[in-house]
Amino acid sequence: MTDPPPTGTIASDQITPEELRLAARNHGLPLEALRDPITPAGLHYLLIHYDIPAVDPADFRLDVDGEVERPLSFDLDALRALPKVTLPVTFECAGNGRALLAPRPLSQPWLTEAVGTAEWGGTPLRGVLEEAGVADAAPEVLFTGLDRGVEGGTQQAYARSLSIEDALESGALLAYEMNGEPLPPQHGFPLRLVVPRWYGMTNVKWLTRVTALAEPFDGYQNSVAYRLYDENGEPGAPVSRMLPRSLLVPPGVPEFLSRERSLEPGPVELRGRAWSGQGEITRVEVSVDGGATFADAELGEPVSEAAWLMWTFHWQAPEGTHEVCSRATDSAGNVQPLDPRWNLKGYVNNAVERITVTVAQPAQVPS
Ligand SMILES: Nc1nc2c(c(=O)[nH]1)N[C@H]1C(S)=C(S)[C@@H](COP(=O)(O)O)O[C@H]1N2
Ligand SMILES: [Mo]
Repeated sequence: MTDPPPTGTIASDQITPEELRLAARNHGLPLEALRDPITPAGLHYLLIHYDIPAVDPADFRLDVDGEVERPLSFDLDALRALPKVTLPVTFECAGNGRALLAPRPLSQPWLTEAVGTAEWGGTPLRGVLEEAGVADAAPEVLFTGLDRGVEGGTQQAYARSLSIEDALESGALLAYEMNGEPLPPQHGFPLRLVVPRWYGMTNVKWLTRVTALAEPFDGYQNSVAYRLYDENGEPGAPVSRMLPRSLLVPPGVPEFLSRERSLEPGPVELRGRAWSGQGEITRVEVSVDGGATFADAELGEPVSEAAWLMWTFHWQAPEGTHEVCSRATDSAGNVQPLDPRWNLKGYVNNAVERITVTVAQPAQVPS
């Protein structure tokens, strides 16, 4: 293990005030919570572009309009009266892994912790779109939240569109419950979109309007943000479904500042979670030598068709310092790369994580 810095050491690789402010608002999953199949609401990662809007549930409406035969407007009771589905869904922010890129794109500085799996309860979007009678000619459906802010120099409501096929076929929910409770304010109270298998930006919170569009949406969150490009002004490819990723439940105990792990020599069961939005997880491999060699882990059952699975790997841990990695493969043939692929906004960096583990007899520390 690198020598832990003494208390009072000054940081050198400076995080900017902008990143610190974002990181203090938007917390990640404490990685030990990867042990839980369903993430408790307070441990689920959080990403909020602007402010949490104040919503009086008595006044709340969801309007369904645009290119539809029958514009609809629902209050919360009317939404709750529609057919209900609950589904555990793994969410991951498209910016997960951003702070591991060099140079570091300026935004929310996630390492690997922007993930969580909640059980979302609500009514299928498809039923509501069918009830409204979406015109065949409408190529896209736009989802608009109540939160507003400035991005790219323009004031806007947070809004994202999906193609009509994805809106109808993705299994999307209009969700009013998280883990059996009304949505917490920070997760979109009283209503949000949940789109299984897509990166997190798709799951529009504080959802108040669903609009069938005659033309593709060219708003900021679809045409500038959430696209893969190396320079401003390039069109880039849109970010959509999650690439495979595997993360360890961090083994042993952490050092306070570095969070490097220590454990005793001998047999240890390494465990972790793996997921992909592009297909099923077909393989997880573990390396205890920094990615030089890998061996297969055992796969458990996915928590749902749209959620992570747990994998296990038996390791006879020898004394010394080791770099432990895990690598997921999905049924679409995607494999996590060993090294990140850079892009200007810092999206979809699913390179394998690297955890430094020191295996030694525990030092005698007064308790
Ligand atoms: N209205 C609204 N919806 C939003 C966002 C937002 O800022 N405003 N953030 C998006 C992003 S980038 C992510 S990753 C997910 C995070 O959902 P969570 O905070 O419930 O985990 O919400 C998405 N939905
Ligand atoms: Mo995100």
